[in-house]
Amino acid sequence: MDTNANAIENRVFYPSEEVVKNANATPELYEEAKKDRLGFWDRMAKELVTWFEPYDKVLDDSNPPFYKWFTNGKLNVSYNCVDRHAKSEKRNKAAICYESEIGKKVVLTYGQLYREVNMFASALSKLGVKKGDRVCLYMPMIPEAAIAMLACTRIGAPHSIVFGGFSSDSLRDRINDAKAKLVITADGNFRRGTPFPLKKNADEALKETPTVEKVVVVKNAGNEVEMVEGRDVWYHDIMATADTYYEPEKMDAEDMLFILYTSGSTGKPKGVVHTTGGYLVQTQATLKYVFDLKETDVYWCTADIGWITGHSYVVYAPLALGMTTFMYDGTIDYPDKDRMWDMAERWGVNVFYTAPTAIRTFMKWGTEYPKKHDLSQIRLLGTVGEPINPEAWMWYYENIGGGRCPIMDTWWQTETGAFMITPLPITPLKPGTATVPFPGIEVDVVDENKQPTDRGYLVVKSPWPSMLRTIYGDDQRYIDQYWKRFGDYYFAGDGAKRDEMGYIWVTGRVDDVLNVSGHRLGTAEIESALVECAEVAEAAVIGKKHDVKGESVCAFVILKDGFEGTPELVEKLRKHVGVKIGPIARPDDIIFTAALPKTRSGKIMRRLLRDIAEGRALGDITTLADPGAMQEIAAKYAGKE
Ligand code: 6R9
Repeated sequence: MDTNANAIENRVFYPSEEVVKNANATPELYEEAKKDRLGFWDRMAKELVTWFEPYDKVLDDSNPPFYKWFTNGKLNVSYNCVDRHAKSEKRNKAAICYESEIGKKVVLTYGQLYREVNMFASALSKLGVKKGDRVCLYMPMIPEAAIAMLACTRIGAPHSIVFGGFSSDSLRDRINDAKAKLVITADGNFRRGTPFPLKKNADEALKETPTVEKVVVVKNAGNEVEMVEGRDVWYHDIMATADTYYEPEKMDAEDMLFILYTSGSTGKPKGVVHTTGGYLVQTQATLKYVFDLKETDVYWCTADIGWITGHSYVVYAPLALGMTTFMYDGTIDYPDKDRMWDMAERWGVNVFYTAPTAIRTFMKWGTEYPKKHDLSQIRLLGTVGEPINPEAWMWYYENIGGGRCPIMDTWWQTETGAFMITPLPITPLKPGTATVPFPGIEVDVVDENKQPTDRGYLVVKSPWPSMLRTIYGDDQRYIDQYWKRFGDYYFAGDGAKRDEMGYIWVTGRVDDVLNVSGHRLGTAEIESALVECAEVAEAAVIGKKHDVKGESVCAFVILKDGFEGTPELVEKLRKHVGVKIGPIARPDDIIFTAALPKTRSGKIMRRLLRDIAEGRALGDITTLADPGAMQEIAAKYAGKE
């Protein structure tokens, strides 16, 4: 076939001497954590966090699965993210660099950010927000979003961020579940050059949210909005009369920091609860040692703040470490397909973190776009969100990393709060695996009976500092969802393999595992095989009910520009999957399509593809990035049958 993916997967990429010499991490970290796991986290907590009052215990595991970390320690997240830097030699260092789609640029130093955060905390407090009140953010990727997050943490009011692309129904449900008292939004933001009416969507949701008393609106896109008398206030108006200092609340390590709803597969959205101390320790420790940030770096994580990656690795960890974090609000191909590389060059980005789905999109567009720009200042790359297929890894490595940058494939979840399985820059890499657990993290691959195996379920064997503490308002669901299956092991919901080097290969959600004639197949494995073919840009595989086999393999395939979905190509793809994984994995159906249904965080919604393949009516598609794509696929499939 076109490429030999097995050869790529088994290839080991050793870190250069230069990388090893300069890395924040050393092999001793693993040894230290192995000898004394809690001692390691104790050291991290002492080195990375400024505590108002010391904790008395690293881990309280007396009431599993309700674990507590750094008990009775007192701290404030905004103090750690701004005050301590603003009062140091970092005062005039860039904290946040920002560019909007239409080219507006902002740089906020730590000194400036300190002032803004204090003022907004003061303004929120004057609007009646107190410690413990929930505040909902429905905002674009603008500096005010980070300021709002930090202002909430200063008061001790947990935030619940709802991704700005979500529908008003999703927003309403999340506001009501959290019983939010105040909502922060913006007039709008630009998407492909046109303003997207955030405030209008929020107004729709706010018709049915009895707990909301006030709405703060940031003027961003300049589009017309309606301000509701007595309820809505402009951000710039309340900032004009705010005090320049607001005393940071002394929060307990186990006080709630935020709620974040996961894109639930079925039922009510799950409000994942994170707390203050452990979260701040593990997000910083992982960013410091995995992404190897240095004082002079510009670091860019492309995630939206509406997702956990945006919380932990755009805002909290980089700012707590006193680094420079870059934010972009806009589409990745506006005005052209080199927008990301253009910004990376202009802002001098050194460390770049994105998702495989974006990398495959860049791949599809071709190498001429990154080639237009000087990316030689990039030192390290990262990926997150789904298993990365070795082809995409290689493309990223060669075309963005210039063959010199290690790629940190970080496995973690909304629930884990921070990286769990990830290489360090000193780790030999293999394309497609997140390699080994971070120091102080204990994971395993087990079978149905909780016995270690080389192919099975991914579990976390012991509590970790940034773990979720519960599902908001539903302790039972927390127990049922994560702790029922394997008792004292946390069940991540992912399947995994372990190779001869002990590296862990996450194969995808277990609910995405197919059972074809009694053989277990990961959707990600088949997709990876398909995208190895030169013609294929992206693929999504689902299991379709089958009378004899139980399930049959059904693949939805996007071709690269210039290729056609001929019957010959169908045969070629089927054959390749057969060769790569085994005849059992050969798709019965291959449907060529121009788009795939994805959540706005870029995850393929296989449930919807299954509905199409099995001839069911399309259910709720409001959380899709592009609902129109569904209609198109459905029509195409109907035409085929
Ligand atoms: C951070 C984030 C979590 C799920 C997770 C897994 C998949 C994330 C991955 C990965 C393989 C990686 N996932 N990173 N799979 N390799 N490096 O994405 O959180 O949105 O909660 O998704 O994403 O299936 O269980 P979240």
